[in-house]
Amino acid sequence: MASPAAHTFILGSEGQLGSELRLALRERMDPSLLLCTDLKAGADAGLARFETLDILDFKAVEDLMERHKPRHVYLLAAMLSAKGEANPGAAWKLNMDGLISVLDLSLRFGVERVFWPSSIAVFGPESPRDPAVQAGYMDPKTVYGISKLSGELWCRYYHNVHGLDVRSLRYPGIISWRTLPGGGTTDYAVDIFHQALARQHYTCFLEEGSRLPMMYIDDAIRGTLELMDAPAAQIRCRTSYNLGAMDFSPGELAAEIRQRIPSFTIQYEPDFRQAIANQWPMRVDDRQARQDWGWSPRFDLAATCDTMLEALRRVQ
Ligand code: AKB
Repeated sequence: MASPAAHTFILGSEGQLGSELRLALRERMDPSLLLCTDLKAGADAGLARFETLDILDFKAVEDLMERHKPRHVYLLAAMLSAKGEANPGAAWKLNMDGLISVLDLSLRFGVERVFWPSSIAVFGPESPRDPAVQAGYMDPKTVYGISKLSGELWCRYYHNVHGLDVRSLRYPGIISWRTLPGGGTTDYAVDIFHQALARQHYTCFLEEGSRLPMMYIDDAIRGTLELMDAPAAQIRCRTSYNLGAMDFSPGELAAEIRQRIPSFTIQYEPDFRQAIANQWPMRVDDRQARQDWGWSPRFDLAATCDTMLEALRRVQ
């Protein structure tokens, strides 16, 4: 028997966010109606319907949309900040062309809601850093940040001009254990847990005091679903919402880990990613998300450390 048409797509399902979003969506819907796609299948791809898809292959994306006519689309395929600086042209193409194709096709095939992730990378050295305000001066200097800020404006354009219900969050650094993040500046805050358990030592590519906004993955996924569930009238921001949870420096994270693994040591060898971190905010002001659709984080630094170490001990 042919599979039913899928009404929810995750495009870019095998990365840090997609692999967790897939699990959360499976809990809320008939899993046969969820279709996951990525360049290649990850370890957990079998947990949902999966198709190989290059988001830059317009014809293939068009064909998939035409066959399924999904109601909800989560577009998560992207190149992050550090990798983007090494591959500026490819980062721009993936992050921009991928978005515009999906926005166009969503309009054409009547998608009801689109989710697209933005990032704290939209802020730059002259933007307010403590905290980053929802709407203020933004001067991203990385290709990733420029693509995210441009993408936010395209999302608002498609909403204002075409009525497409596209929603977005500016994620801070996301901390998760199921998959490793790929190519970001905040990745140290994931890697450190793996190394703390494997070697009781970590060499950090950011300075000890480099404070950045961060969030545990469960909060990020819950925030995403709450945003997508909210009635359209409550979504007053059509670029992207600041989303906050906690902020810390590598030194503070190391101290928290040392409380749980007393033999843990850390050394600091900042590389090119330090220059990226220096341009990003230390904290974000997320009052608009709280007011408009009730955002409230649940994980602080202590809860994040407990959960990460417990989960990684279980799977290692
Ligand atoms: C990165 O570090 O590039 C990402 C982000 C903050 O968007 N984690």
